[in-house]
Amino acid sequence: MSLDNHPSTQEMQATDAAHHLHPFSDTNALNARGARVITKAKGVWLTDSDGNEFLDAMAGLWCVNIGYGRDELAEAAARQMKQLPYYNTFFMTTHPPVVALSAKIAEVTPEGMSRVFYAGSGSEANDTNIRFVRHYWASQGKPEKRVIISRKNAYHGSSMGSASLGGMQAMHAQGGLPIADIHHIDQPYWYGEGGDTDPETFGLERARCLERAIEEIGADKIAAFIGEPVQGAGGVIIPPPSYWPEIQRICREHDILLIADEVICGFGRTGNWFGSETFDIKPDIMTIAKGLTSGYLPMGGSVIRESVAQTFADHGGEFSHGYTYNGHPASAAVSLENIRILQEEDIVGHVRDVTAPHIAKKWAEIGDHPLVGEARMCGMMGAIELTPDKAARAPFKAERGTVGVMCREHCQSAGVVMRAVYDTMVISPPLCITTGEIDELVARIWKVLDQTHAQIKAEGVS
Ligand code: PXG
Repeated sequence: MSLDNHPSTQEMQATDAAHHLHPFSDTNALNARGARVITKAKGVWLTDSDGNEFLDAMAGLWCVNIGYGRDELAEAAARQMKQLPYYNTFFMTTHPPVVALSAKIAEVTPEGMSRVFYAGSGSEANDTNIRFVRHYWASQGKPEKRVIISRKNAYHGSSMGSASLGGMQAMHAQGGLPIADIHHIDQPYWYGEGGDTDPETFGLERARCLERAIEEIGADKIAAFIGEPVQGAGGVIIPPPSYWPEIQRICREHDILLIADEVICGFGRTGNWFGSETFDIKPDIMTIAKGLTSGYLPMGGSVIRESVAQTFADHGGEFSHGYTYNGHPASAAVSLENIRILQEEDIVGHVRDVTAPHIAKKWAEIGDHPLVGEARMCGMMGAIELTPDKAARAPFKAERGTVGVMCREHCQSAGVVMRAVYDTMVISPPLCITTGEIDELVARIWKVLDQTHAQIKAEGVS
């Protein structure tokens, strides 16, 4: 059967509306309009059920790093499924793909990061991290060292634990979050919160929020600090260069474990293999997912520094924690193939040396658009701040997110997928994007910005 042989768009939308509950969606609003049905994809291009093509500047959900349509990954999954579709890694067993992948992850991650605890997603991996760091200290006679410090507007997942780590107010407002002993400090968001302070000073100030929290709570009560090297879902918030070195210093000084959530930043997104390299972070734990398999199959994990993992092994006894799909054989085989492609085609080096500098130049020009307060880019993830007043970096008087949604609607007709984080437009295209495709992307974004600008003028939105 050809995969193109599907029911009509309307039929699929009706069935979807009747039976499918979507994540992060207002069900009635979605169903009134009908979901967009994506049927196939190749490289950076998506096709919907009506044959429209979109340049996917979000790489799915920040994950399809090598791009769509790589048969090698499909074949790796099929081979593994025929050989051994499933076996667990509990109770003293392992299997070839997970053995090979663990060694490969140790090879590509920064020096000293050597052991992997697998999960099915980034959320699960961050839940593992909560239990891991608390048990790490408890098993060394410090059970009261259990608070985890995170940031407001961070995103670490949607499970009870990981959403508690995250700093999204809308998420905390539903379902009784956060869980106990998670503390949130201010984020290093210079554009939105820096006022007249220069970025460098602001970065130091925001890092020192961690020091203040430690003084208040007590280092003897704090297990870990967690942060995304660049906040993704929060709006591609690139911290000033002063921020991470200071966070690192404070964590070291107070014997607090540092968790770098690399779920978006990992596997080339920032122009190095990991965001920790871009920002010179030496984490104790790295959360990975998304680009680990380029999204072809689900998989996540916690990569743990050798010394931390060994201390845990020496003191912790049995870790009473695990998921049925830890190190799933098919996901592991796909991940290995994904990493082989990233390495052999030097995709990360190509981003660093060719496409990231190219898009950075084009992006700086977007910063001159009258609707744009700032256009920032780190490797292959970027943001455009929409504003009615460039000089003041002012928000719109209209309800937050109104103009972002308008802009996203224009994206749809221009054939480009960008995500709106309130009035901040973000991109994270597949890392295989060519310089020609970047030019096409930027041309479409200019058109979208012009249309949005014209619409807000016509409708008197300020
Ligand atoms: N950490 C980070 C930094 C993430 O960005 C997760 C953890 C959770 O991973 P899983 O695999 O459990 O989803 C994420 C996920 C968005 C969006 O709209 C972002 C994510 C997920 C869904 C939507 O920007 N990031």
